[in-house]
Amino acid sequence: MPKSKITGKSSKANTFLGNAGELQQQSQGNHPALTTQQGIVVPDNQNSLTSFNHGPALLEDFILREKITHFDHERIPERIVHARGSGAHGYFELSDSLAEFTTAKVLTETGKRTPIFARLSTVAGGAGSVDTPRDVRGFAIKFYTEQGNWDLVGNNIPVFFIQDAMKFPDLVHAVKMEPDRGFPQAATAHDTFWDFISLMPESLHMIMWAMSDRTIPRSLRMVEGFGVHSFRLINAAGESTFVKFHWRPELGIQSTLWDEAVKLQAADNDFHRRDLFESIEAGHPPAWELSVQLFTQEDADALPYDHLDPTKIIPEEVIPLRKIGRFVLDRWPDNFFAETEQVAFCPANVPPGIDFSNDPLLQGRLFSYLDTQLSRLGGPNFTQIPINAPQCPFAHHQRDGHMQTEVPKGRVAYEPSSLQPDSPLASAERGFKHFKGPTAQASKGRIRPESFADHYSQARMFYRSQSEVEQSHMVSALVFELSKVQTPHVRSAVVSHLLVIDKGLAQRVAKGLGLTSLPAVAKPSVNPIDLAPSPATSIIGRMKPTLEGRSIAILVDDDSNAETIAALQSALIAEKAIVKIIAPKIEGATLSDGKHLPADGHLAGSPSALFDAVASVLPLASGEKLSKESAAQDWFRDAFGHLKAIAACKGTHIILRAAAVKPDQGFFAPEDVADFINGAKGRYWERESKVRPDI
Ligand code: HDD
Repeated sequence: MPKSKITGKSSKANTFLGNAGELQQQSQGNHPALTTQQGIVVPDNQNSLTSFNHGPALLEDFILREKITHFDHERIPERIVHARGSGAHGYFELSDSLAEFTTAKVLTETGKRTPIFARLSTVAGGAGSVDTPRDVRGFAIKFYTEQGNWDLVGNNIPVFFIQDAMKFPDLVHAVKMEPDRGFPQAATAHDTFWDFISLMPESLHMIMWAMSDRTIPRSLRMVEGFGVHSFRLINAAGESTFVKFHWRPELGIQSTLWDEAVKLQAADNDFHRRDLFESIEAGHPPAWELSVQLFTQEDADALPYDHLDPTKIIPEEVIPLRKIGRFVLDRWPDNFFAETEQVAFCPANVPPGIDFSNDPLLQGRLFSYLDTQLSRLGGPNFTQIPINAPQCPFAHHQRDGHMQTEVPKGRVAYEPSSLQPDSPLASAERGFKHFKGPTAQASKGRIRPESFADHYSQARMFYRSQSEVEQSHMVSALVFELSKVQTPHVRSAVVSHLLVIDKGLAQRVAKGLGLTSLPAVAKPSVNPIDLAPSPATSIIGRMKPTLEGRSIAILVDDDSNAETIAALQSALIAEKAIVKIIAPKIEGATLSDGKHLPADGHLAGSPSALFDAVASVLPLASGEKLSKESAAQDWFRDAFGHLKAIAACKGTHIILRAAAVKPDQGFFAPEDVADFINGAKGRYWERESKVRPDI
């Protein structure tokens, strides 16, 4: 041991290993050696190399430099839109062959499972934003088909804000945080968004959907998906049929209430991601039915709107959905960054047998996605990243570039070539066949078709197809959003468009904003028509009366009745519900039978917004004690305000009284398990007017 020149004592500096020494002693396992990226074994991962005790760090410490440098470059540019997303692996299984319409094997070979990766996202917020703002949800699916990757890059709303890709950067600049102040994040309730909307009436149909409860979903497992555009299916004879893709959650579509969504945001920023992760990990993989609407050019010509206009739907009451298969998301990624962050979708990825329509928004998208991947993933070799690589044989002459990780062999990187007989060649027979199209277009110009001019009829159809409760939710969403707009003329301009959609809607919104008089009615370039309502666009009418995949909380405390709790637990689990035990303390409670029941969450940190219905089994003493706590009062006040079923014992009624909650038909005794289960399968919409009388 070296001696100090000054003291003559042994210097600790050279022998002290810090945490490294302690960790080495603790680690008895058979771990592989930690190395640098170059494969050099790391001797100490806790202390940088310094010149002596307390000396400066040395530049020669290549281990420290490599570690910090890599860390400094750990983030890649986030997606300009859809930055926050959650993804999962799974499979698609076809049940009904479309061989008559397409050569794409993924749509013709029934019973075959095609691996998929899906990513569900919000649109406006950054990657670190929250899961439950009012926002459209992206729903992109990559099918690793045996004929190459097929990306279906859709949303949970079947229409879009704009008709032409030329407007996309303007739309996104208006949606995102305002550039000078840097807020709001993940929200559309601000001036630039509504200014843009008030000047782009083509967005009004999408606005109706965005202001409905579709944009505050209960779970990513309970959202629908739409390919939005018309695509083409091409059969062996080269004939084309238009197709629109729809996917529907087997658990049923379900949304939250606005107040609930706001409270969820406070309770759990990762509410949707955690919910998807936990359900997959628990062995309850979510599944969706994939359906198509198929139609010919003649069918399209007979419609009173243009199907190539992405702000229009073809109601399923007009062209029915044909169910062709289902897909399941059953495996959470091993690594979030490598898979969910690096996955690169592109609507231009289609196998032979699927082709594009002339929807001008789709045409622009065909360019944008590949272009964005080049900067987001650092260069043209991103298809080598495992999540993006096709899972079928592939061979091409693309070479070099940033991050080439393969080592292509041979002299030949071109085609045709006589030098290497096995080098890949194009195949007219197996290759992608572009639909030839009817006839060549005679002229060109920056023209918006006349048939795209009606911006109001389908917005009106959507509003009038909603139930009374849903219409009220749209009114309050519009009032909330526009109340955040600070420029008065923007608020009035939006109301002037609402007057064209539906006078009653406009009047209610104007009243909510406190406008003293109605603005002049906007002047549409084409007068709207009254289309038949489409009940399929409503959520409430289509909610499934089920507890499957829903989360039910049971509030317990010391001395709670063990028998009642056990009966509730087993009956709820038999209904495939997720049961969470909540207690005042996270350690749980000792029940009436003397046994300890651990808790999944503690009361103050697990607000009732996290659950679909709540039950509470408390002894009187505990009801008395908790009735003085605001967290307990809020728990029941919110469950009541969010229209949920509540099973409440006598002890709980003490808290209800303190919270000024008056029990109604949505209340049950916890011993009446069957009644509670039936009641918990829906929400108490009739309560709405009591808790929010203004809307
Ligand atoms: Fe887009 C991402 C869906 C119009 C340009 N889009 C993106 C994602 C979804 C959609 C789900 C996220 C994919 C993922 O999880 O990685 N986008 C849509 C839908 C649209 C739409 C349903 C209309 C029907 N998009 C659209 C237009 C353009 C873009 C008109 C540009 C002209 N979209 C992009 C993009 C993104 C993107 C900038 C950002 C990140 C990425 O592509 O990979 O290229």
